[in-house]
Amino acid sequence: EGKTMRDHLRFSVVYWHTFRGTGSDPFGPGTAIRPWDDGTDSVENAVKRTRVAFEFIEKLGAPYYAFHDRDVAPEGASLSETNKIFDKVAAALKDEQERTGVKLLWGTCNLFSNPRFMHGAATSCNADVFAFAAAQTKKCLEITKELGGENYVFWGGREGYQNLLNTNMKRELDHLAKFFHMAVDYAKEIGFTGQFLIEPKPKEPTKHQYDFDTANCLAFLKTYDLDKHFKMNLETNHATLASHTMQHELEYAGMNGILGSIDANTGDLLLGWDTDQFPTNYYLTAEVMLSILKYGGLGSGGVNFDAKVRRESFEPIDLFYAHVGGMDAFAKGLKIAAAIRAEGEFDKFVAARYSSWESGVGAEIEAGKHDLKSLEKYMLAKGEAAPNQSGRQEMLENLFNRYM
Ligand code: GLO
Ligand code: NI
Ligand code: NI
Ligand code: NI
Repeated sequence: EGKTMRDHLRFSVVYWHTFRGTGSDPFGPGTAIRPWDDGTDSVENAVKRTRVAFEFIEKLGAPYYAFHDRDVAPEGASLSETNKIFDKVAAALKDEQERTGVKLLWGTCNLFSNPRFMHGAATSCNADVFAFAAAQTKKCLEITKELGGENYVFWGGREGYQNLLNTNMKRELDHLAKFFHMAVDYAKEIGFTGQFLIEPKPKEPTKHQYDFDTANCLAFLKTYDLDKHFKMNLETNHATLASHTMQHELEYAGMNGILGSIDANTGDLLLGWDTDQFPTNYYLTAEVMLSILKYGGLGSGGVNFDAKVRRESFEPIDLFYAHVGGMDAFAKGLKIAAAIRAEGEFDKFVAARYSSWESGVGAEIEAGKHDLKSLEKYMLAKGEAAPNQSGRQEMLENLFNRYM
């Protein structure tokens, strides 16, 4: 397809965990050591921080970064002040992008941290909150365009519910669709051509998040006539929270033409929440790259490390080790996946399992030449009590090991 290995490794550093993460958890405050940062939420510090952030990304050699509006720029006392602050920090980001050549993979809005969003943003029961979220999204779309963002992400944040007894689900979903249509229209109006991405997650912070998984998002997008405008930003830890594997999510998106980008991390089955750990498992990265290669790459998407170092080991240097480990794991996974595809062993298994569809009745069914009556006739003529099973399950994991 004319793509090089590097085209599949468009690594991206996240502003929120890497430069704003504090190491806090529900049981304790931050433990992060950040000698370069005065720790305040002042505009000056936000501007100064952009230099350190880009030096980090530059040293790492990652081509991209991603942010929420509120990671890069603090909120002011009013919407108009907030917008002015954002403009100021965005100018600094633009300078840094030009200085380093690091590009913006995507921008997004934080529509979940401020207490005003406690009941959701686009799905809030309060119309003013919806309006505020709309205004915030308008501004963030403008800045993302200004910074040359190649995508724009919508992760639901608090778009979901805690209790159906006080929730009008239909109304909230209608509102969410309205919100997305407004964003699509405004992007068109200002000429933002980046890809819109939805990042599904089944729970956390709400009990039930509306953007549950790829299949659920696809149904939502089709229901509300939005499916031409959105692809998926898939995150490993969100897939496992939905009791899927990441590969399941990638396949479901890929076969439906909505595979957009990935938030690369890994979860912890014992902890059971979105722990955002750096991926180090070659089996995982190889499986991820297998699906990505199968569907021709991520296009405008990238491998975005939505991951953080643990609070127990928070030394600045750990930020480098963690990213280097993740990048190595993906490079190795890509090599493994490319070797598997070149050899075609698994493809042979798949072809053998479905061989009965290549000719005879299978091919006729696929060509639309049958109905229930004709198939009954076919079976009666064959005189079989039950068809013979075909398709052996091989020791696929063992075969996979050969490539490690
Ligand atoms: C939370 C998500 C979050 C998103 C980001 C983009 O679980 O992974 O980090 O990736 O907010 O909106
Ligand atoms: Ni994410
Ligand atoms: Ni997440
Ligand atoms: Ni995350």
